[in-house]
Amino acid sequence: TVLAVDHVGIAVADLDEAIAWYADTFGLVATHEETNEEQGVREAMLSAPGDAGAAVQLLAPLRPDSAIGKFLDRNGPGIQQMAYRVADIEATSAALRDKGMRLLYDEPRRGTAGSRINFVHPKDAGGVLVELVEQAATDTH
Ligand code: MC0
Repeated sequence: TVLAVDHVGIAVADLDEAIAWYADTFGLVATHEETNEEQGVREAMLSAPGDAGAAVQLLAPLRPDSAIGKFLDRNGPGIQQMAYRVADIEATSAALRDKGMRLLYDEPRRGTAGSRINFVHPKDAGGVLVELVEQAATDTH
């Protein structure tokens, strides 16, 4: 079951420039920043001050052959993913597999702030790369 829209992910070329641009333009503040080697990204979570709702995640590539590097090459900067928060990522993944959807990983991998993540292939999800996020028990984002 989906609990909430967790975040919308936006591919950017330069993370620090993008953080500054979102702050200047929309007043969004970075609440978390992290490098995820396995995913090949440097990323930041942004929110409107005091808003505990869905976040904007800025994703910058660590290397050209990463998912974000390839996305930027093909599309330029823009929305790359839509992330849903789920209570139980194994159960949700199994339910989606039963509906015939391709999950990108056999087992969940590590996402932001100790979360566990998987993705539904965009071709099985209406052209949208859907990320499933099960938050770490202690994370209150
Ligand atoms: C590719 N396609 C997309 C897409 N990326 N469509 C919508 N949204 C996207 N982001 C389309 C292509 O245009 C192509 O369409 C078709 O999918 C098949 O692509 P492919 O050749 O099979 O695959 P690639 O090489 O384009 O890779 C796409 C794929 C990859 C989704 C498999 O990006 C991937 O593994 N993503 C999962 C990991 C990820 O995105 N990591 C970065 C975020 P046509 O019609 O031209 O055939 S890490 C993250 O988010 C973590 C830190 C977190 O939140 O905690």
